[in-house]
Amino acid sequence: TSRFDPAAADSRWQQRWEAERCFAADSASSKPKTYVLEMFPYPSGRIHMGHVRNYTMGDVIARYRRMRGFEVLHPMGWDAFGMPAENAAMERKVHPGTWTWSNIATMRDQLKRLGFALDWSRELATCDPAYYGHEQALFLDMFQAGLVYRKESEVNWDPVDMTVLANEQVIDGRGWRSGAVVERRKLNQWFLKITDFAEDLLEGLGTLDQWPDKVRLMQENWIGKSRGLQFRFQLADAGAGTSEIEVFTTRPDTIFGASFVAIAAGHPIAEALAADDPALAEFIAECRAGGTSAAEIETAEKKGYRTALEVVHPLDPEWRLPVYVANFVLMDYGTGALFGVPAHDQRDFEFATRYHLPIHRVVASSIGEAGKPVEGEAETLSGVAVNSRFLDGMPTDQAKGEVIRRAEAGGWGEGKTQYRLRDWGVSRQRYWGTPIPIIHCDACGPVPVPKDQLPVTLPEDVSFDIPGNPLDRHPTWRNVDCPKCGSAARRETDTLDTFVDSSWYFIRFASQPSDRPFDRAEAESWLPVAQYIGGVEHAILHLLYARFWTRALAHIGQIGVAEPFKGLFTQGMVTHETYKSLDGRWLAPTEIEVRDGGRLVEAATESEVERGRIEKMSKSKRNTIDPEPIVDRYGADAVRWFMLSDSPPERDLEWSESGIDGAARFVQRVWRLVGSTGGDGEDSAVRKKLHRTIAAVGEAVDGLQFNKAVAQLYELVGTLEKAQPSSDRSEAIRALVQLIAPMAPHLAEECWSMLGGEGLVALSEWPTFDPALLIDDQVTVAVQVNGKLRDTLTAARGLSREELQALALASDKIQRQLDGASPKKVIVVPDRLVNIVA
Ligand code: ANZ
Ligand code: ZN
Repeated sequence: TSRFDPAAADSRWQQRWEAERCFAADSASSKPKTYVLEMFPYPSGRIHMGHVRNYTMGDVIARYRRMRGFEVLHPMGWDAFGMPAENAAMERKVHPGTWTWSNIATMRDQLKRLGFALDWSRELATCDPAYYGHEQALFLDMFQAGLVYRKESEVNWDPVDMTVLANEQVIDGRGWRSGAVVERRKLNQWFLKITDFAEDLLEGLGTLDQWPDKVRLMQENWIGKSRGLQFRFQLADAGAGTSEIEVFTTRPDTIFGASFVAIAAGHPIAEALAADDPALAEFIAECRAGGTSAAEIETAEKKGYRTALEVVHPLDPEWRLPVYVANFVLMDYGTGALFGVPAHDQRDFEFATRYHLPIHRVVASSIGEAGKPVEGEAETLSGVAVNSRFLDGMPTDQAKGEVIRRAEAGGWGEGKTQYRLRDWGVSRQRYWGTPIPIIHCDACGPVPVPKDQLPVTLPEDVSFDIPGNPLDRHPTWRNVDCPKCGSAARRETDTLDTFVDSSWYFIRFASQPSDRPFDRAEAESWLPVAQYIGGVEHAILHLLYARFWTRALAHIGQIGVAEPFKGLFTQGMVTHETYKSLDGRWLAPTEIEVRDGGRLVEAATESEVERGRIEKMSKSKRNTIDPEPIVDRYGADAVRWFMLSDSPPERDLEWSESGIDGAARFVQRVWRLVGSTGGDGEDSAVRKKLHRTIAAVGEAVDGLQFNKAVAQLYELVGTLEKAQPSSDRSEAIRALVQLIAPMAPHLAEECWSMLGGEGLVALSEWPTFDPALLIDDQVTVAVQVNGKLRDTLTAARGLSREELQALALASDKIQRQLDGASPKKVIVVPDRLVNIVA
């Protein structure tokens, strides 16, 4: 037929792949194995363009590697627990499970229509007890190994989602999902000891040479290793039940610049003092209203409360410093107390300015600058110590070492390595999550649920009529007998952070026995994931948690994998223009029509529309394009092809009508070419072009440069369209079909069968190239007169000096330059350059 018809072809090939189980990964295979994974989606309702782009990239790699002879694991599943399901339950009175499973059904169909080469037999959903029951078992194993603990702690409380958030989930002081300003609360929480692995997580980054530098740097900063000094200030008069305050500093070199000591609002000394100081108690309460993340504290106004306490400077018994309770001191960092050096720390500078505390310079670029005042803002760079007695003139690093040495010798402090990383608080006061498998008994404390009673499943009969956690108010689910002593006890009603679910799903994909989380040998045969692809928004959260979880499993002897993701690629977003009505409403692209002269109007009202910026597709800006009608209209291959075309994969891709039209035209061009094979005789130019394209496409896909692969294929098609019939051309068309198979798999299958190819092109062997044909036999030679470029020649490679010189002198342009004069001297660099000195 004259046109490729995706409406008929797409589903036919999809059924065939499924019937033949083409993409099922065989763990017992003797081929080399490779694991290609895209971050699994949250089943929010429908697939969006970001998913399509992400999964198309992964699919190209998976299909390509299969054709290169690998046994490929390329699975898909659902990150199915989380808040939106509960919101839907509250808004629409539908059970979170019903909502989630129906979304999964829709999105699964949508993914299947895109023809991804996925092993659907390994599909999993984290909200399935068959998944989360194993997670509970792993949690208990970690509990037994001391990697899980419960502690009362100050937490970030999201007042809208009514739950605790990890520090990683508070962005600019707001909940990452709700956007609500986060408050501080003291609650009993479950924690995972990620800090035990801080050094290892940091060192591991050094081995991840197939990760983007920026992601490694973000993790490094998040872990935040610093070397410092922990030491004790003696109180001038004992009080508040203590005689000393212990502080941590990364700048012991600035010790002579101290003007105050500050402790956190949650510090035991602050609490003791507040017992008989109502004003302080009030100040502490005020500090609680505000997030606990470092970023939040950095931006908040620096406030303090001056206590009656004073401490003695450790290096000068005559020197007294006032003690404040301050809102910018974190309780769970260092010792929850610090000494402030206003001249060299911005927070301290702001604090000192507000409370009129002295600002002493103790670091300068040279000794001569010792007298220069510090004004406007703190000077945080290193330099040499000044106004610092025995430290004067020492470079900052040396001065740090000297103070640590004196502290250790004097017995008042110790050198210490500190990490900014905090333990991972995993308790969530939500229903739609993995129940924490613990039972609270008054006599025995927290008792693990016996493993033969797992999974602890969520009760179905819950209501969302009032905010809060329905597990807390369930009439029966909470009430159980203590597994240890048999007396009446209560189930833990917190559920696990959904990031726990995504910390090991890639292991479960690799191996899924029903009676345990995974089989070690089988999982290890696939891991680490060779290529992981997802959004950079997970640079810290998910990727750090998964790295930790893998280490924790290794620590308890369950797996021997150092890093879960060997290669990481973070793809750009899909963007689109935005539109706004004159009264400020965002309009969807489908509501817009173009009038004469490119004027935009709102279709319904004919009123004028303002063209806004090109932005990431989002519901809030209403600039999304639903992939489904696009697939209906153009077919899966055109959509896939466009997703790979216009931009490098790490950059944003702007969705455009002309782009998808172009992709659809390309599909038909390939189809017409395939209908035009035949002829005999050779065509060495076509042959050469083919071999170069095979090499270049392979290199581009290996390097995840999909747009380059696409450009190469456009060129090859152009060449073949112009070429005369020949056996070389027919052979090239056949190879072309294989080269496009990873990107446009339905078209490729259809063409392959038309050409009488054996079996499925998806399972065929990637074409090979002859390296000899890659060598250029034409070279470009620059011709200069007196050092100035005057002409360039195309010549056969390997000509002799004499031949090149003759060619250069035969050029009209050169003859005109010489204007009758004969050259004094000619310098020839073979294959590159002829320089004529006249
Ligand atoms: C004196 C000093 C002088 C400091 C100076 C900094 C600059 P990093 O480097 O991020 O690890 N600090 C200590 N405990 C704290 C807490 N619980 N909450 C908030 N800040 C705390 O931060 C270490 C520095 O942060 C420490 O070094 C301390 O201030 C402060 F020119 O001590 B520094
Ligand atoms: Zn008990």
